[in-house]
Amino acid sequence: MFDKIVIANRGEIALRILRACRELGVKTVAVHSTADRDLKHVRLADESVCIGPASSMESYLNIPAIISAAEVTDAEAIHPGYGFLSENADFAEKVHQSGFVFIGPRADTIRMMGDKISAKKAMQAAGIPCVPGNGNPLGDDGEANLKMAEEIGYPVIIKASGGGGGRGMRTVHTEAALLNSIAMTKAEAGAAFGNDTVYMEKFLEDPRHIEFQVLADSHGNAIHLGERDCSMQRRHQKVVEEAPAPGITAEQRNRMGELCAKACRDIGYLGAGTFEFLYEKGEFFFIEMNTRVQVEHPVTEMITGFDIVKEQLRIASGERLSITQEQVTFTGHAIECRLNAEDPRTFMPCPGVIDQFHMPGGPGIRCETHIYNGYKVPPYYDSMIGKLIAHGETRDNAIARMRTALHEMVIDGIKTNIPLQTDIMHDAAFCAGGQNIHYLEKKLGISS
Ligand code: MV4
Repeated sequence: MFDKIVIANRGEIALRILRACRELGVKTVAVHSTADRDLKHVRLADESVCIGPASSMESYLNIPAIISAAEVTDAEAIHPGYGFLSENADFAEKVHQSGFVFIGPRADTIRMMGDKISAKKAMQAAGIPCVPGNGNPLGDDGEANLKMAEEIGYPVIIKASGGGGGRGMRTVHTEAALLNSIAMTKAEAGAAFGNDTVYMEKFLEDPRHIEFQVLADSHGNAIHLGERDCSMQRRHQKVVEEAPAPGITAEQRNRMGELCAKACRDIGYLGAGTFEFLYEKGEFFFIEMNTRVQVEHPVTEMITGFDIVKEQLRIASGERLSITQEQVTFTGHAIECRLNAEDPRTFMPCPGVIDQFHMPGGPGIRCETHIYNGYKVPPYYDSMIGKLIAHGETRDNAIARMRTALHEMVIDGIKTNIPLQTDIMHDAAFCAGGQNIHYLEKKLGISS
């Protein structure tokens, strides 16, 4: 195991990584911006290094500053968390070239998954079911593109290969709109990603978003930890996640999970990863792979009793997976509510000082947050200030525990989305389970 690592992130995930390090006896270096000197994990870390001003571009995205921090503190590895540099292949490569371990997949794997066409090609080759559409770059031949759309059947979606997470895509409902839509998506993709390559898929109108968690070591072993349902989202930001996904059978879970684990072995995947699928009419269709630990990893941890962040550290240090697929079990149901510093109606970010914070507790409740009494939420970063996770014997029990915990929690001084989360936990359709990706926006009255 490593002697010391750099935590190249902030907020709740930096604290989560620090806690995993403590358990494993790994020393920690917190790197932070000038705006983040008072972060909880900065105070708890063995060492801290200020890497730049508040602006992410000059701090959490500043590759030379982060690598320099690893050098001056004599750390062995760098954990990127999620967001920021976590899926930046150039960063992973530079970390490696500088003599440090990047806690994540190899740089070429990150690059492959970052390009949505090469990701889809790799998954097709590995036998993962993908959305209809050949996944080839669209050429300039209008007739050929019209023919392709005709074969797939409208509606279709044009996606930028350099996009992902909802950026760079356009749906097309009619033949008349196709060629102009392709041209528009190409132009936008070129400007946004410096890559105007686009491809065509069948547009699935009412899918759920279901993703599978995998772990793969450097000895050729790979396992899955089942799936999560992340369909409760607004503008591509997840709001509530849960595991298992309502209505998914053990047979579906084992079949899809095994396919994902096999794909990991095929491509030589390393570390924690997520296969994202759209699920419609009983079928799974691959859309993207995330090569990082995800915000919603705790719901999987709660139903499996397994620590994903500790396993990331073990894998990166060259150890074998600490469990086999046969040892993975699923117990009960877990739900995560993301806690954002925002107006619950307008969704405007709401930074400021937290005057009072009372953390909820009780059976099955886990609160992942870096906030404390007197902490000032800075305006420079994502508005997520934590996550509340409820585990129960059944989905109904998890919802009941989440309602109790939301009621019990006090965050005074700033506006939060606790009222929205409370509303969702009492929403009849949410409580029934299995709503699609459009449900929350429709409920909120957004015509997206
Ligand atoms: C789609 C789709 C429907 N059909 N692809 C959005 C984010 C990116 N990961 C892919 N996305 C979608 N791809 C096909 N062929 C609908 C979406 C989509 C979506 C997917 C997951 C979660 C939320 C979403 C919200 C809007 C659209």
